[in-house]
Amino acid sequence: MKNGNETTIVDFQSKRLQLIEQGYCVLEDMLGSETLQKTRKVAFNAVHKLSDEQLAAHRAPGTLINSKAEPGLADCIGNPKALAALGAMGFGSSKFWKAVIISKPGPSPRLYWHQDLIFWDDPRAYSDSSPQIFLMYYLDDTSRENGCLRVLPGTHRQWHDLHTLGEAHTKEINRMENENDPRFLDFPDEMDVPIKAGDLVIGDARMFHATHANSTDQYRTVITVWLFPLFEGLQKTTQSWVHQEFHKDHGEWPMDALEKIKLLIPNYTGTAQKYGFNRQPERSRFGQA
Ligand SMILES: O=C(O)CCC(=O)C(=O)O
Repeated sequence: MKNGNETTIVDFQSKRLQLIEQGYCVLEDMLGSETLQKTRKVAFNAVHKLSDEQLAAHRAPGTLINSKAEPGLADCIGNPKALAALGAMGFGSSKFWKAVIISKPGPSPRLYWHQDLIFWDDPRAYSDSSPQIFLMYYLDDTSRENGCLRVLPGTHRQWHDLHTLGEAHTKEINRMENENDPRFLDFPDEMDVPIKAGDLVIGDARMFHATHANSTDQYRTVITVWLFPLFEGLQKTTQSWVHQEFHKDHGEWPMDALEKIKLLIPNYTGTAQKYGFNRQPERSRFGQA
């Protein structure tokens, strides 16, 4: 909706409901042109340092470059407009784990169907209040031709056959060793999410998602930012894990970069130990409030 001055008025309540019920929503025009240009440069430089072997290791997803060595991503990660939107949607007090530069070379194959929640042991994993969400900032316009996102709405709250087909991001599936793996197939009810550069997809980490192949000759790049909303409501071991992982990788970022993401920095001061994460849900727990 636009007001008289052509400013977009976003109905955050509807976006909240869409995220809770379907597992994702799109917010238009969230990265201003300056941050978009800057983030494109950071991504371009990082991607063009990779060897052919590194690219082959991530044939299906595209590059998976951790934000650890990329403080230039701080403007995108700490984007105040997105943080305000999350607050208005009821997903404030989010804390940051890491961002990933995912650039699909042109041409490159599909990304397999997967879900990304790493804390299925957290009691919130089976509730409306997802422990983990992604912010996907696409740096290019996306379409079926260049590998736009695909989603299976509702799968964040339901058992699905895909839950039995293996974990995401293992070496084998990233290299696409078995091109006939069923996770590369089409599934009933899947939807394309084509968007414009600078738009933002907010998604529930539990929802199954994938991409189309990039059949162009141009890279298609997204910055995925992993956040843990309503952080202090997560179980202590989850908080401890996010705190330690964030500080391990980003603790040495320059001060000006840390300043840009300061609202997102986890600060768990308790004594709970972090433990290994759990990517596999229990079928019998779906349907619990
Ligand atoms: O490359 C994309 O569009 C999707 C990336 C993705 O699935 C992820 O970051 O988990």
